[in-house]
Amino acid sequence: MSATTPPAVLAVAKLSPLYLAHLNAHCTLLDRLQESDPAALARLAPQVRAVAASGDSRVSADLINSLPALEIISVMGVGYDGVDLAAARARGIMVTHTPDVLNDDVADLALGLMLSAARQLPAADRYVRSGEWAAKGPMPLARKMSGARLGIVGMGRIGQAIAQRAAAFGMTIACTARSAKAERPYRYLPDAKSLAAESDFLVVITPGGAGTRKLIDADVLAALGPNGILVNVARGSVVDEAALIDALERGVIAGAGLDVFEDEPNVPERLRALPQVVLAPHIGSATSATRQAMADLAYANLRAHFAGEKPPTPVPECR
Ligand code: 8YV
Repeated sequence: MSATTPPAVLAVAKLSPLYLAHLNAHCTLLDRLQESDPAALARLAPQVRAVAASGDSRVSADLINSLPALEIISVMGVGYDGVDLAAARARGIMVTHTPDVLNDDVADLALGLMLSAARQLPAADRYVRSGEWAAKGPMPLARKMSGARLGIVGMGRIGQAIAQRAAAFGMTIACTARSAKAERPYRYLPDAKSLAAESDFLVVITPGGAGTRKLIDADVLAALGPNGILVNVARGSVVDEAALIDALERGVIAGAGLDVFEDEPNVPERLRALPQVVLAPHIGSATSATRQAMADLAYANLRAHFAGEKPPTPVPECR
């Protein structure tokens, strides 16, 4: 950054050490001061030029408006549904994110959760470790994934990466998304319910936020049916979690693979008690290589902005 005064950056959440390393090296880092010392933040607010966040951080209108010198919010994550975009745009504040570098990892995990839920891999692992295999004999039969019907809710870059992988499993692929793009090679259905009705696996990978809140509700789950498996690698907000628990408990759907939850890191006890559900602690992009690439890109956005250049990956609304 500038050879003179390093810019003051407020980290609004517990950030990845890989992102913090860049911030510590090149900026004056104020780490979660809004939580630990709001009075100090109020004093320093006129100097804060950037906010650093992760994909699941909340950056509220109140926080944005309490920082009069704020120029840029750099999110280390593809999702930026936690940022109050209207408040940022009203002040001309740039918002950036880290798309593309995590596509492979999130798509890999989606396929992993599909296979894990269909073939009951966590239960199989427990069956061997606990000695049940030796005591009881073979495990109950699982269900086949290859050749099954996959419905993808959200056909952005990660949705397409999931489809490419699923094609190698010989799956029939259909999708729904905000718009039916002609260039898509996959069958398009107008909404999640009609897609669910024609799917064995329903994978959710649509952005979070007000437009998709509880998009997967009791009706969609009923349409997915008693042999259906739901996988969510998007945001917990996209699925009505109470309706999902109810559907799993009553056998309305067969199982689920979940990487995201409504109130992370709190996962309801009723969900944790269900053996037909595979749970992961929001690890979609959590490999060393990808998190490094995300941290580098999140910092590259800040560096470019402070050098007077256009940041490489602004969110679409700020392009
Ligand atoms: C991480 C994510 O939770 O990219 C996103 O939107 O949710 C995840 O990759 C996080 O942003 C890592 O900092």
